[in-house]
Amino acid sequence: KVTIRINGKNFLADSEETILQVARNNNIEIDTLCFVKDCMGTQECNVCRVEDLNNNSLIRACATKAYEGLNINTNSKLVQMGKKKVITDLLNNHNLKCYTCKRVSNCEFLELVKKTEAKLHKRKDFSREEYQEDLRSKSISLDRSKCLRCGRCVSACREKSGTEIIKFNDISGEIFVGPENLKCFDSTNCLLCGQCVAACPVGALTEKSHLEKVVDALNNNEKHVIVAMAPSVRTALGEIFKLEMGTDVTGKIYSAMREIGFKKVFDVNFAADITILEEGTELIERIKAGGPFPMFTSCCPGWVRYVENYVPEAIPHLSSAKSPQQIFGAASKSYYPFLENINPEDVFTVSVMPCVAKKFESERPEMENNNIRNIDAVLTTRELGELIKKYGIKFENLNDSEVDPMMGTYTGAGTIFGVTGGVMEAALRSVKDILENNSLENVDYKIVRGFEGLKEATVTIDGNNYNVAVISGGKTISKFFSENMIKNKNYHFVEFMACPGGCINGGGQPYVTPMEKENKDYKNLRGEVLYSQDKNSNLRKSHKNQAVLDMYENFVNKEEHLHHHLFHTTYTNR
Ligand code: HC1
Ligand code: SF4
Ligand code: SF4
Repeated sequence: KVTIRINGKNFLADSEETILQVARNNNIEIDTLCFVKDCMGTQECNVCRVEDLNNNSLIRACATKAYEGLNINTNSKLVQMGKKKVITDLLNNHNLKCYTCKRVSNCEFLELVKKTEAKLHKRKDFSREEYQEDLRSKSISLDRSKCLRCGRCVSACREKSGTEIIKFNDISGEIFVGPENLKCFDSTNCLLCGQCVAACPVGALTEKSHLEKVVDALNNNEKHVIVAMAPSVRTALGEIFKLEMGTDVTGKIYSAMREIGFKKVFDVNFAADITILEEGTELIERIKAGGPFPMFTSCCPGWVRYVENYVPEAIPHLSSAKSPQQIFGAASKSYYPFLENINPEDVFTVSVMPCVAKKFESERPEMENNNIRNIDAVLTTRELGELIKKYGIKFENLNDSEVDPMMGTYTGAGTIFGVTGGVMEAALRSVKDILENNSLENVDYKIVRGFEGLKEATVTIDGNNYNVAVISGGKTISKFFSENMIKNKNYHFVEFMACPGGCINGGGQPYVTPMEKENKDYKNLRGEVLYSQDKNSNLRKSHKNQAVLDMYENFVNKEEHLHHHLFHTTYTNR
């Protein structure tokens, strides 16, 4: 341990810790643009420089380790002047168009511009082709004229997705971030998980917007516009409206959706319960037939892209069940028109997702039935926040309301899909009951909960042992294949999610600031909301969802193979 002095106070520190870590541990804020917990950027943005009072010089807080006698000031005149110069340089290279920027209310750079009172001196010429906004991807937009070259996306992609798709590219002497040769994300091996988007401090990397499509549909009297949100939206949207992290805003979201004018407010959790029935049946068939094992979940489109792009030989392991988003979409264009006696072509289905890959998934050519798209538009949690603001709704003051039950009723099992391990737990609850012909009281599988990248368990079903695993984060997915766990481990069923921690930490969720990442256990706070909804729910098993059972009885089971036609899909070997 060493003693260092920060702003006149002594602190005990580990000599392995950087000045920045010591400061953050003690709640002293040091501005930085490139450094975020778990994904260090370039370590070269120079914003975090502090004054070394022993030498009257500026040193980088993120790159200097603590040592005995170090005496620094984080806000001296020298620090302020140095920071202003750095921000001015960045400002001269930044295409300042805050009035149309999605990040205007939470831009880390704009905060620093205000704080340092930096002024734009000479606007850069942004006419080069590389500076035109890249809107080719179905999931991710990239405006390089706003990029600060801080490297947070590069590092997030490496550390979280494990793919190293996004890089610094030197093109005729200038540095541009993006996939190699600035290819479209979709035509690379990118997972489209959006962890790079979540790491960007400015509006350079954002989701591909579907807001306009949704507003146009809402304004079109001929369209019957309906909406449903994913499990993990309800645990995070409140953050945009300054509610405590970990506030359950399910009822407020339903109210906001009605005020916006959606004809019906449904829930993707309803479809998560259907996924369990379809995927569970597939697992039961494999169990009865003695394989092939392991079976893989298929509800995360980032994970599905991983399999298709990197390990196509593993495609047969994927469950053929569509994701809850797509199952919901398929039901919205078949069962729902049947119930309402309307033309399926008049229905416009919007899903709200914590995810940017879901946009790509909704546009996959196979995601339609009878030439009608399953899902018409996908909003991220952040975009729903924007939409609520656009309609002038005071979200924090809304009362709770209820979901429209026919395609909205859900069980606790459907809710926990949004956190790593949830799909596995939901599946085990139903598969065990069905195979043992029982209604078991103990439904908690705590062994598959928690945020480690790889979790393993052995469960006994009808007298036999089955090995299951739960994997989240692209980096752990790569490890699974590089260590050949598909063969070396005797797994029967494996859940995969591309984002570390699952959808609660998806690339479309509200931004978490670097300081919050340091001080709040945000994944846990978000996950707890889902687990407590599940715990307090009187129905905790997907196969007990009466609205789902009604759908099968009155519609799906009336036609042979209809469930397969609507709710299953195939994958591509690219
Ligand atoms: Fe997910 Fe899923 S849990 S994939 O993370 O299976 O996006 O929340 O909606 O489809 O249900 C996402 C979340 C989501 C699907 C479900
Ligand atoms: Fe990397 Fe994911 Fe971003 Fe693709 S979407 S560049 S895999 S972080
Ligand atoms: Fe999307 Fe969830 Fe998969 Fe992340 S884990 S890519 S949020 S579906």
